[in-house]
Amino acid sequence: MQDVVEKVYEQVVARNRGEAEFHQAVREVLESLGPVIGKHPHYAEDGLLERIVEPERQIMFRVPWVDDAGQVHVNRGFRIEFNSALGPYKGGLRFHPSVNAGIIKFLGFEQIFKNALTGQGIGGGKGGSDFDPHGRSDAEVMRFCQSFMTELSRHIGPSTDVPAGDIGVGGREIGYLFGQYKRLRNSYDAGVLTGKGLAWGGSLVRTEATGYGTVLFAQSMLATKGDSLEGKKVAVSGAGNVAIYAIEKAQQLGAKPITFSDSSGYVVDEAGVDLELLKQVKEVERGRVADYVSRRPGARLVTEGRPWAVPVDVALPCATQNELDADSATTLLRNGCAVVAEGANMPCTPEAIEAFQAAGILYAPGKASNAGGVATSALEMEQNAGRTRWDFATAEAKLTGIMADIHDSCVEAAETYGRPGDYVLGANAAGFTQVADVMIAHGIV
Ligand code: NDP
Ligand code: 2IT
Repeated sequence: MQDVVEKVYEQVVARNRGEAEFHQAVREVLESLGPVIGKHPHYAEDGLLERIVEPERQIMFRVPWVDDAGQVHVNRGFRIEFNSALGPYKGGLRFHPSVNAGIIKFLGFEQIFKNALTGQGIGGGKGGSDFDPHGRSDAEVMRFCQSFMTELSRHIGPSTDVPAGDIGVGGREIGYLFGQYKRLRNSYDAGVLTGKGLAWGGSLVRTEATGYGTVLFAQSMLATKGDSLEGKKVAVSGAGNVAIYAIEKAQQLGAKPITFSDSSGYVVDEAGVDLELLKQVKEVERGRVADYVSRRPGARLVTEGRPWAVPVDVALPCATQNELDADSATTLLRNGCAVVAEGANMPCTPEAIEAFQAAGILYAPGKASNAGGVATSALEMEQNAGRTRWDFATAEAKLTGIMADIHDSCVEAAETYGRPGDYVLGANAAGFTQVADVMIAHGIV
């Protein structure tokens, strides 16, 4: 790392002790900025780097709620409003027991550059809670969401901060959150949350957008080599929103996804994933991956490790951070994997990324390849503001165009800064320069 960015990194570590994921995300961006600042030294002036790594506002709050047996629980809620240079803070809410300030900060930081890449005029933020929705009844989830929104509603608004879903937060949770927001504010601000139901302001394609976008990005990378996804074997991790729609788009483009996973293990289905069955088990029944295997002859469940041991051409990590390490990367490479596109946020460890880049394969960082979700959230905000609704084909065509533009901006920035084919440098440099130029225009704020 260059001296000027090294100093900023050391300050981040000293100020945000124990927040390993946040340090990891900041390090990756700052490492990419060496060549950018080498060419344009003004980006290191006026404390710009010091400002960009410090959230504009961090909110932490108590979330008390009562379970079905009458027992009181106290969770912790977070909203990190990281950067509003380009527009209202925008980013998901994650409900998972592992959530803490460092995780929400890493996600919020990534979101700044991802959102810039979409070109949709949205700032970066993230929130969530250490609440675990698994095994909770609808009524418990509703009471939790109502308590969470009772505090969050003070801080958000269609022009201020616009949350959406992430791990553990899907259509059901967004419904309960929106209902409580509307009741507290006495105002039907459809644009305050995205990922809404289609009957009350949601956008077609938002559900599919992250997974679809990730696969479209992989297809664009392959196209630079005169290749495509047609006939490729694909390993997917996760079995949630992103994984399911990555599998759907991969199948539409002629590829053959053969794995998916959840926290109980991974499934290998060499005949190709039965998507209707997977949706039934995960979206309708909220079941475990074992429920798929019990109804699908030929599929097997592996309860140890991750799907990266399975020989494939393409890997799409779509579950969570640091789920693909150096050993997994070595195994994938040994088995001939030539494309990795991140559907999740920061799923590959720095050592895994290094291995992919050293091997010269196509590797896309999540802030570029999973940006289709938040981009389509911005399209939902646009429809809400215009009190209009687009059909599926219109929304999907816009998503496809945005993903192609993100891909091309990454390629162009990687070339500009002397590392053609380096999508990490490309994404970080292209995202950063857009935010930085506007921060400079806005003065020292
Ligand atoms: P979901 O909650 O719908 O699904 C998450 C999936 O990942 C589940 O199968 C879950 O299994 C698994 N998972 C989560 N945490 C772990 C863990 N610690 N270990 C093993 N498996 C785990 O979330 P999404 O699909 O929405 O999100 C997946 C990833 O994509 C996240 O990194 C998220 O930040 C990112 N992302 C999501 C976007 C969106 O629009 N939803 C947009 C861009 C990125 P289990 O149920 O057993 O926990
Ligand atoms: O990580 C992400 O980009 C998301 N969870 C989606 C955020 C959004 O506002 O749609």
